[in-house]
Amino acid sequence: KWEGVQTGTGNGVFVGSVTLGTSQSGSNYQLKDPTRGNMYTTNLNNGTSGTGTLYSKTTDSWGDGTVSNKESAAVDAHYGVAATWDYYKNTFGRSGIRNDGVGAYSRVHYGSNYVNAFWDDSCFCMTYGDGSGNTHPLTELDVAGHEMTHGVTSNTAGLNYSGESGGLNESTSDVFGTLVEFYANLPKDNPDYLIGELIDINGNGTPLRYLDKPSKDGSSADSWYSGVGNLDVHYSSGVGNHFFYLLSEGSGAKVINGVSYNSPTANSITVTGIGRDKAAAIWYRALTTYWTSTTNYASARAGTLSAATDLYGAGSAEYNATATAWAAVNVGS
Ligand code: ASN
Ligand code: ZN
Ligand code: CA
Repeated sequence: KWEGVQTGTGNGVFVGSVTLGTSQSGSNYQLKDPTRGNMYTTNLNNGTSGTGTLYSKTTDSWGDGTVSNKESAAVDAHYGVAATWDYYKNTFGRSGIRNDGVGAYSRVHYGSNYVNAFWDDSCFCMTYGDGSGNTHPLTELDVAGHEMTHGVTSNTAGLNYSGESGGLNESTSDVFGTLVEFYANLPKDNPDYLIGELIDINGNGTPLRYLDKPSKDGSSADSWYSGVGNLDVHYSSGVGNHFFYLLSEGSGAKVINGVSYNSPTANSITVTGIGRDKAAAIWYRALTTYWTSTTNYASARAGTLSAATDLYGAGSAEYNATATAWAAVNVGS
């Protein structure tokens, strides 16, 4: 598993035992990480406004893995920002959400029975509810990567959060949330192409979303059709999520880290994957170089093809796979 240069120790609800970037202030330790833009984690203690109270105590050991210990969810959130920071830094050389070296902060224990998590540009922070019965915190690693990536999207392409650009915005968050999970490779959070597989948001153990076959959630689109932009952005994202899975792993049945996938395609197309790292590089370059606030799926395709040309050459295997994966979700050709 991945560990950065850190000092504290933590036991999160979902991350398990990890090391954490912390600070010392007088006789107190704080969940504040000077190695990652001074990002920090606060306790809203069931409130719904304000910055919250910085986690601070006299030992540098945090949480015990139980939900009832209010530090455990904070460990998840703090680790989530660290892993996402390191993923972007070590993969793309990006220093924080704005690439300016400044860390975003996290607030945990928002409200009561709040079954969501969200990014907010105005506070440059992300927030987590405690879920149903206040016993199912939303602090899973792919959710942290998802929310922080909303900040990255906001400060790069700026994809409008409605219509097809909104679906592409949501998909960008699911894709990089997943990539952060693979990067961290935690023993307690087996990397997969599912979103929210540990938070039991549906109450029956199923994940929130599926990248290999988005329609498995009952609402998301597997491929593009005229009008897909009228869906909620968390469902029109299916087109982008499915494209990313196909470009990475290819179509058909596959077992990855013990999880079975079976990715269908539109138009009877067979896709051979180019691997997660190359697919990520193409998506990131499109997001930061070619996509704009109004990019729809057709123009997303054009942007990724330009990115693939820049990175691997026109007519390269990677370029051709990108075109094929879009065709397999019924975009362009
Ligand atoms: N968790 C949701 C998201 O990040 C919150 C929202 O719908 N704004 O998309
Ligand atoms: Zn989102
Ligand atoms: Ca996952």
